[in-house]
Amino acid sequence: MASGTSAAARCAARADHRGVSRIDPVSATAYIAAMALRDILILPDKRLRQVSDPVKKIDAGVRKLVVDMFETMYDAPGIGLAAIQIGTPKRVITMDLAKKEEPRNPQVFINPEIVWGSQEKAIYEEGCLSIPEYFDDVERPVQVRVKYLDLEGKPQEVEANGLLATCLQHEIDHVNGILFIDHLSKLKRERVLKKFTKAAKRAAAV
Ligand code: K1U
Ligand code: ZN
Repeated sequence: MASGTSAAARCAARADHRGVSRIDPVSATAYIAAMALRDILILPDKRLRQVSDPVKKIDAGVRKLVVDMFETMYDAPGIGLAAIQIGTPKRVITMDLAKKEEPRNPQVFINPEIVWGSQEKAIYEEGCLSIPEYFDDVERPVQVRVKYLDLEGKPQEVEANGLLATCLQHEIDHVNGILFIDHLSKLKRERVLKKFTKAAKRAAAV
């Protein structure tokens, strides 16, 4: 953790017993005044194809980015977000897979890396906040092991399956400039791209 940060900022970064970093809901209130809802980049924005840079130091700028990402993700609403989706090319992911009736479960993954993927695959219907209202089936490894840093900069590893595995792979694709439509047939991908390119042109004309 960088020196010169506030006690609230230091307390807000916590890791649970599974090593998954969370925002402490009490001390995180110190951030609320500084929160900012950011615009989500939409297909065909070229920045979505950028490969994001590793985070070298988890400083106040990175913690502010994480807070903005959560605000933007919850507002959308979405279950995951990569920093590049709000135009910041850093290898940072936020996620919350809690069900509506459950308490929030914010998770942060910095410099995430898939170190193992199962041979067994699963199909899951995915969506993307950068490709609104389009959903399609994607086949991916059913289980993955992911290394990452938590908000305190501590190395962590998680073995994920189910929705966590799907969402981690979707978000790690984002940090590498890959979109879920890249896993579809060329015909489907081109159809989606055409539809969103037309919509962007129409929006620019008004
Ligand atoms: O990265 C993103 O664009 C976020 C995306 C994550 C994701 C969804 C499904 C499969 C893999 C990855 C979304 O959050 S799309 C919205 C969504 O799935 C959702 C929104 C509200 C409630 C429940 C789901
Ligand atoms: Zn997405």
